[in-house]
This record gives sequence, C-alpha cells and structure tokens, in this order.
Amino acid sequence: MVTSNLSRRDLLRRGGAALAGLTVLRLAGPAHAFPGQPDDEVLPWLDQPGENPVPNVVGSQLVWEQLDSWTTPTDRHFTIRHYGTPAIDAQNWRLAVAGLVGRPLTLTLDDLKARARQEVDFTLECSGNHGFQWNPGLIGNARWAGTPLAPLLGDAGVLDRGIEVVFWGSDAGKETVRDMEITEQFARSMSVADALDPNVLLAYEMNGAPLPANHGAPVRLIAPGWYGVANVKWLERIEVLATRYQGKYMARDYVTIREEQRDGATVWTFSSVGRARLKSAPAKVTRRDGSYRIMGAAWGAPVARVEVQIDGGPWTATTLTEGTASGHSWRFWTLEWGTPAAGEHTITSRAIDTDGNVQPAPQDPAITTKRTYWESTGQITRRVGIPAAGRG
Ligand SMILES: Nc1nc2c(c(=O)[nH]1)N[C@H]1C(S)=C(S)[C@@H](COP(=O)(O)O)O[C@H]1N2
Ligand SMILES: [Mo]
Repeated sequence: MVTSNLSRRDLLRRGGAALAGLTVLRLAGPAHAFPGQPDDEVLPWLDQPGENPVPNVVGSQLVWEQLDSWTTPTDRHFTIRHYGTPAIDAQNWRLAVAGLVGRPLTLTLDDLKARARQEVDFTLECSGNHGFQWNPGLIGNARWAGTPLAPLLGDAGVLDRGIEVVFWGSDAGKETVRDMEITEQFARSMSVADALDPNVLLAYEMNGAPLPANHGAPVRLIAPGWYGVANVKWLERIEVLATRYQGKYMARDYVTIREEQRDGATVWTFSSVGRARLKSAPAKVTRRDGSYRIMGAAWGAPVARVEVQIDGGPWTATTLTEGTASGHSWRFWTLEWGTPAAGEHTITSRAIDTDGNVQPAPQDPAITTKRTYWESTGQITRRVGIPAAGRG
C-alpha cells in the first residue's frame, strides 16, 4: 500500500490536497510514496554540475532536483560503458560457466528464465560518483529481476581449488599495458564466497521490462551491496580460477590509492574498489505555501539516521521516509526548513549507519588521505538561494 510509507502526521498536515497527490502516486504504481507533491516548487541549486567531458562513457546522470520517485525510471537511470555497447543477438547469446567447475555449463536466455526468479531493489552507484564537479549523478535505484547465481554455481560444482569467480563482459577495448598494445575484455571478479551470496543475481529485467542494451542486455550481474563496477553488463562467461584476477578494472583502474601515516612514516596503499560505502546527498529544496523543505537520499549501507547542517550550524535530525533497512537501496529523508532568511544558504547532509559509522566530513582522514577520485563518500554541501518573501 502506498499509504504505508506516509506517516499519519504527513497525511494530516497535507490535508485534502494530499489526496490528489496520493491518487497520482497510486496511478504511477510504485510501492513507495514520495515526500512532497508533484506541484511543489523546486529551487535549483546555485552550484550546478559542469558539462560531461566523456559523453561516450557516461550517460543520463541523475539531476538531483528532478528526483521525484524512489524507483529511477529506466530511461533516466545513468549509464557507464567503458568500451561502448557491444552488439549482442539475444537468440544466439550463450552464457558459459567454466574454469574450475566439475560440470561446465552453457546456458541460453530461456535456460536462465526457466530457473528460479528473484527480484531486488538495488541502488547502483558508480564509485566515481561525485569524483568530479561534473559527475554528481552516477546513481539510480531500480528493481532488478533474474535468477540467483549461487544455485547455478552449485549446479556447476565449484572445485575446491577455485578461489575466485571472474565475470566477463562481451565488451572489449584497446589498452596499453607497459609497452604492449592489448585488447582487454571488461571483467570483474569476486571471491567464491562473495559470488555465493544469495542476493547476487544474473539479471535479465530492469523495472519490469527486459534489460535494455545500455544496461547490459541480455543478462548482467547484479551484486547488491557492491559499487556499480562490480555489476558486469553484457555477461558472456563466468569463470572460476585458482588465482586472484588482476584485470584492468580490478587492479589498474578502480583502485583507490591512499597516502597514509603510520608511526610517523608515509605508506601508500592500494585497494580495489568493491563494496558500496555509506553516503548521502541533499537532493532538493522545495517550497509550498511559502514554507521550505529539504529532501535527500542516503545509501551504501543500512542507514539508521541522516542529519543536516545548515550554514555550518548544528546537525539536525531528518525524517527517514522511503526505503527499508536492507541497505541495498537508498532511503529518502526530509527536513522541514520552515521560512529561512532570504539569501544564500549552504546545506550539508551526513548519514549514520546501523553500526554507528558516520559519513566522513571532507576534512576527515578517510577523505584527505585519498589520492584518487573513486569512493568520494565525503559529506556533500549544496548551495541554495532563498528569494525575499513576497517575491514568488
Ligand atoms: N561489461 C561492462 N560492465 C560494466 C561496465 C562496462 O563498462 N562494461 N561498467 C561498469 C560500471 S563502472 C558501472 S558504474 C555500472 C553502470 O551500470 P549501468 O550502466 O546499468 O548504470 O556498470 C558496470 N558494468
Ligand atoms: Mo562505475
């Protein structure tokens, strides 16, 4: 029921007008209501992202001010493709399960669809999100459907020597490694234990429709709790190895480099981007009947609370609205701002997870020691201009 996500207070405060809004929400069909109403006035942020310098790689970034549904419509969900979109004929497509398995498998799309179906609401964030001034919108939340990977690996029979599962995409590109020109296929890997997580899916649907080409048709990996890069699109081969896999997207790119201090000495560390991390962002400021509201999202871990700081003042608790504590999909939050003074204001949010971890501030070591742009999880500050009362 749509109303289950609306507090009684919300309904009372919205009064009769809320019913019209609810009707719209119900027609739209999501199981999650949205804070606010379709005709709330949105104030554009004063700090706007710059132009996307790599349109061949990055598409359809989230425009935060336009966030108006818990599920991101497929045509508004960001896309990343490092080697273009491969042409794949679903009829002739096959998925190989190979390497250190007792019974290698070759599966058609129908074979996968005939297996158990499982769905998950999952917020996919590129670990490069917020890495630059032009890319604050590499995030989306979709309902993915497919078949769980673990039983399939069970059928194939992972041999005891197998420690690593490599997911190969069909896309490939030219890379220079040392002095060599090579052609590298997009691939990511996980430990066998991580690959056997019951939430990991071979997904063939996104938001109730067949997976579109730009999101990995016919089948992609969906690994809830992992950054976007782990969710290999255009999957063609799953291979079990006896060694760690060290391809570009595990070991050369998507590697976070830190300059850390240990006992007075500088140590440079390198870690492959993997599991999602706690993060939040203000989404938009809206106005209704002269009163302002701040709304945003938090994700990357099971979120316990979100706090907001206005103009560097005290941290104030927000109200969590949509989403669940699963930690796999974003939660929305709101703060009634009332009637702030006219002029420019800053709005910062920080998420706190159910273990008590706090999203780091930009000046915290977790952020200051980082020398690469991936995993930019620091608190985000946005700027907004409040017009003088009576003007609009
Ligand atoms: N085969 C393949 N899979 C891929 C990629 C890619 O370039 N090729 N990009 C990865 C990255 S970096 C991200 S953030 C997600 C983006 O998924 P989306 O395009 O469906 O949003 O796909 C991942 N899977
Ligand atoms: Mo990514």
